[in-house]
Amino acid sequence: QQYLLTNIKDWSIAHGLAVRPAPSFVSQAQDPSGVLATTAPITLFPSLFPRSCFEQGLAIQNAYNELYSAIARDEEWLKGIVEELIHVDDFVERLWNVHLEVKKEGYVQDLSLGLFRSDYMVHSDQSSHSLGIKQVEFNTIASSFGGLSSRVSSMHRHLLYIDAYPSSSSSIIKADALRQSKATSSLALGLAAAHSAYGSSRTGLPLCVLFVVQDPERNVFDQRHLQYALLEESGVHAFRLPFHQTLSDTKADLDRNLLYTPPSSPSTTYEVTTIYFRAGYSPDDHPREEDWTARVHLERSRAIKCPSILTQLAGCKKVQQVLATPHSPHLRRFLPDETLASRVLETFAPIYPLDESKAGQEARNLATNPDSACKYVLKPQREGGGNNIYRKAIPNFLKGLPQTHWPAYILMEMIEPPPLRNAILRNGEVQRGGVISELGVYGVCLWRKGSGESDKGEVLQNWEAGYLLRTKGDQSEEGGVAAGFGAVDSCCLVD
Ligand code: GSH
Repeated sequence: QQYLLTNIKDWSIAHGLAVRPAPSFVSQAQDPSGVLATTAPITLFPSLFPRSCFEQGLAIQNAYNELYSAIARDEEWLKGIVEELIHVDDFVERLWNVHLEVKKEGYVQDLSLGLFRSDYMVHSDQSSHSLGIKQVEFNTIASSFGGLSSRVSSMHRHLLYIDAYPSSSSSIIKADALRQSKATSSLALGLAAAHSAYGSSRTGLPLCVLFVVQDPERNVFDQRHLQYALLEESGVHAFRLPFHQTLSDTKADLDRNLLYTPPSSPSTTYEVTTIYFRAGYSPDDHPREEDWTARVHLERSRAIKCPSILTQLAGCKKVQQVLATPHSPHLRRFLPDETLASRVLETFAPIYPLDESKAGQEARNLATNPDSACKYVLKPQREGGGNNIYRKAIPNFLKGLPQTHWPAYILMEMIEPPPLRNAILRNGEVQRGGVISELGVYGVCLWRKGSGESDKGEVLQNWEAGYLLRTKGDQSEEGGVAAGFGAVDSCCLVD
């Protein structure tokens, strides 16, 4: 095992399957500047995943891209959703206010980019004895780990073919069972598509993409892989800038072109074509009033946003709940194609509002009763992990919250996938045992927003962009890698 671990650790650093070390680890090392990378949380082996479920997730991604692009273009509909949340969720209210403020002046950019990720778990249907996927959530902002997902599949391939089974490289696992994720290239191509759709420079300055990031950020290499692929595969320059510096370090000219002078080349100013947010999804990113000023400053600029404020708001859990409501007309509004809509519908788990409606009252009964609550998860509108309340903790949590604030949450039936075994390497330690995996499918979508009733806009680019498998110990409810729970994994497909 020692040999295996040393090999994995070396391979991960050699290939950038890495994160910045946790601060506690750095202080132990005495010399913070010398410790730049450590192995990302990963599984030692690929996890088994049903091939039909994997194919189902990939095949449906274009429909999901279409759906969320249509929602983001439908301001009136989103307003209805937001209005139900505004009195109970300050963060949603502030995001909506950013939109209103820019709208007053008028938007100057009608293109939007989505780098989405739809997350699923395998669900076994007791009545039909069949396996299918159920959606955990749909991420519209900062969908992470695409860069590392491509590397972890290579690492697993390397171990299984070269190390573990040197003399029988192809007989143990069929070559196409270990599925390589194309997410790095495919997401970078999405950014390149937005960059080129922006058109030529209006200022005569060179063009660039700007990654707006958190500071400090441990998941730097995941972002770097996209940045480097963008340069190496499409010739597009990109820079990383912490969100809290965007107000001081970028300028909008009178035509609202966004200008940035990177400290690495102080004599060159760039015109920003695309702002890629890897920050801004959490209230913690906006501790000061000026962070909201920064948000307006970026949103009103001519740069294409990934995502726009309205696209970010489309990621509210309330939207997922409304779409998943049986017999609701909402899904059809955005996905008129009946076959596509029914395939999307198949992937929804039961989700209920916690409002005053009849369904809401029933859900309140389920959530406050400890016997029934243990089958559910309570979710606020946030993305980013670490925000949910699980099972037995729900009744007490709700007791501590004024009932007027309950509609800020949705109640979702837990998906209970079959547990598997694997070993997780996190912070230098290996944990073996039962695990649960979650499949994420990336999607790239570039669209033009319409100008009104007769022009609803159009999707210009739409593709499925690779996958991410994340695996957590079966004792943990939370699975987020960035939030400190899950590990990056790859699929070994089984028939
Ligand atoms: N700031 C980090 C980054 O840019 O990589 C984390 C961003 C983040 O938490 N993204 C969420 C995600 O994809 C969506 S908003 N999380 C996956 C995970 O942590 O497992």
